[in-house]
Amino acid sequence: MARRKKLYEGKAKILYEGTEPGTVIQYFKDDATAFNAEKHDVIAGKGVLNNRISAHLMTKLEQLGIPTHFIRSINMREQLVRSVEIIPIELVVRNIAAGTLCKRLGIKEGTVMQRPLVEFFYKKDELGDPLISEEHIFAFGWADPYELEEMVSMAWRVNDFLSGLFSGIGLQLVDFKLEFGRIYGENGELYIILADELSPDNCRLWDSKTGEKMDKDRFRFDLGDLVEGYQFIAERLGLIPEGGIVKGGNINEKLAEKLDLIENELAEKRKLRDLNPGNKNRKS
Ligand code: AIR
Ligand code: ASP
Repeated sequence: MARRKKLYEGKAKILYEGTEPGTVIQYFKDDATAFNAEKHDVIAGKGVLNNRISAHLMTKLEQLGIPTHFIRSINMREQLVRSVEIIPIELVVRNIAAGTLCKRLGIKEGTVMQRPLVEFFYKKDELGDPLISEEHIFAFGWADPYELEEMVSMAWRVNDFLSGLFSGIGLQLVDFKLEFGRIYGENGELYIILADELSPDNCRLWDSKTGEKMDKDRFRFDLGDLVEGYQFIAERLGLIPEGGIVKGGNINEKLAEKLDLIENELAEKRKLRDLNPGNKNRKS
């Protein structure tokens, strides 16, 4: 295979130059980090599962009309995505209090809030991604009011859809983090689309019956085997047969390939689709 140009390496993913203009390849690593990379481990199978789960959820969101960067799965660890200009804001939606919200405000974990909460964090590893307000975003020009409104309204739609989807398979969506990117049309018009990944690395999912945590908190707080939790989620989503495609780091490649083909069939219809002039996300 020809050597590809590495564009960026993050904590959990690597970006390579894409195969077509305006695209990049997103490679999912097995690295797990927490607390701004203070804790680090390599967990066999994590990347494969996140690639599968993220491809599936992004495809579902596209079907609802929420624009995402996902184009198609390439293999077990890679997906082709649109190249975007990342907006340096992490948008977190919370339905139930957990994590840093509890720590910051002294709230008991599991507290159901009167209404879901949206929080913004400045995407800056060196600073540990600090909490910011809308005012900071506008004052420093990280996004303009139009862009932020788009992001927040997409986040609510994502929350409604994913909460329902997970509740139907016995999982509670506690919170999640989204990242967005800008793309530009032929005439310079701006579109905001969902980027990064949607996986148990960036959401909290609790078993509705037992309350067991199935997401990255297993790794953060040593609650149990991480891959077992991720595999449980993938099984419930119907992405892998019971027993899983990942066992002790060994991967059933044939099976995984077949599953990718199905996903790609869905993605094919919108493969590198034109920036539709009727697109609602258009800024005139
Ligand atoms: N998140 C935030 N920064 C990185 C990640 N992955 C996600 C967490 C959690 C939500 O955002 O995985 O689902 C809220 O995180 P926290 O740590 O602020 O409570
Ligand atoms: N992934 C981030 C980190 O390394 C934050 C987290 O998920 O806890 O530190």
